[in-house]
Amino acid sequence: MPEALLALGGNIGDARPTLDRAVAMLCEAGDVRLVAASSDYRTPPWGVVDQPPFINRCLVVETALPPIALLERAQAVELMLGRDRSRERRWGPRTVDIDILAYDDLVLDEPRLTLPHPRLCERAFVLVPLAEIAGDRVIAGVKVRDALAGVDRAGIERLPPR
Ligand code: A4P
Ligand code: MG
Repeated sequence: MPEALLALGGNIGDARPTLDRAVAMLCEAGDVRLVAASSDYRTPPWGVVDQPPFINRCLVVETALPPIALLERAQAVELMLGRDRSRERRWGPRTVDIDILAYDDLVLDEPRLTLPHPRLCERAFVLVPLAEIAGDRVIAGVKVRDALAGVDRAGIERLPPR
């Protein structure tokens, strides 16, 4: 079955339980199976810095869904958890954001779905949790662990399990 890497993040409301619910909802129908989940990390806001810190978590999943259907599932979950894109600004606060980082080794270059995720290697808030569960995974020719060595992880804090 294809394997996908997902990045979850949120900074509105109580983000950790929201991410728990997002994982449950992603997997509910049985066509997405959780293989591994990272710890939760508290991360300084990236892009728009004038907003609260985020909670970030990464997942490895196996899925019977094709890539676009997985994106639609992720967006449906965001919507059900109260995300309202029409009121957001890019890189601004949100209850939950679910990005597909990679889907096997598929390369897609469309605005609706770009794979691997184009900003993956710049983002410590993604690479730190991802390295915990997929450090040896090679994405676009770069090992996750090596990509992590190239970013500034200042201010990122691993949270203990609740
Ligand atoms: N899209 C294209 N490729 C993908 C993909 N691989 N995965 C399209 C998911 N979506 C993809 O996304 C905009 C469009 O990207 C979607 O319609 C989808 O079809 P969006 O979620 O509506 O908008 P966005 O999230 O504001 O834009 P973007 O560029 O995805 O923002 P990011 O990159 O997700 O940034 N700081 C910290 N510390 N932690 C965070 O989690 N997140 C953001 C949001 C900013 N700063 C952050 C964090
Ligand atoms: Mg997004």
